[in-house]
Amino acid sequence: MPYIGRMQQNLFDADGGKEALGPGATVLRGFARKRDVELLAAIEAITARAPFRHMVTPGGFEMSVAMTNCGAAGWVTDRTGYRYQARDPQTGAPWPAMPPEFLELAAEAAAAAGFATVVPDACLINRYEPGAKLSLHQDKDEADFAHPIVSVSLGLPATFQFGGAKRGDPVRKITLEHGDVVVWGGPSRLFHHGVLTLKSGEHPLTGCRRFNLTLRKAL
Ligand code: MD3
Ligand code: FE
Repeated sequence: MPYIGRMQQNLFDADGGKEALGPGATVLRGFARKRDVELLAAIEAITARAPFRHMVTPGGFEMSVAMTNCGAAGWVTDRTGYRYQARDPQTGAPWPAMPPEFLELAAEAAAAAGFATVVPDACLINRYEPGAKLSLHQDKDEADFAHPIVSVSLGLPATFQFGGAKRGDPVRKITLEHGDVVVWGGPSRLFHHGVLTLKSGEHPLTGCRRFNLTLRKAL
């Protein structure tokens, strides 16, 4: 049988199923697709008050991925380091509130992946344009690694790299497409990961962009 690709296979079935990626890491294919329009509208409302910006790493490099946050705490980086903070450094205002749609999606995804309900208090919103990438890293600025992170991909597809506990561990590549949700808990919670340079393309809802939400319990 010829390979026709996931998009075509699941044209009439938005929920493309569940795949185990690693210990405690589950991909829920297409899980957020039926809510794509409302999720993108929520991102739009957040970024009207907390615009996307290219933050600077402690090493002095400007990140190619543009970022903003919503929730009680937001992830930031500058020359002094990485941290979560209650206010947007650019405006001095608290980050926009976490939309109820984000909380609902996080709860449903965590349950579908077999985790107890997560109540995220931080959502980092990443925007990739062609050429943007995220180097291999660990997410370890949160207070308690027992809570899983829920990630939601919207717009153009990206190649995601997923390694192991050590930086030099072998890396697997998977494509994350519009509507895919991944729940990262258990040992995978501290695994290295990154996103390869975004390729140009056109998505009907986001144009030449990819968005990624990471719902976290940071505090
Ligand atoms: C694996 N974002 O914001 S989402 C990040 O597509 C981040 O923008 C990527 O890595 C993106 O920190 C990847 C998938 C992801 C998110 C959190 C993880 C994978 C993870 C935490 C632990 C292990
Ligand atoms: Fe990460």
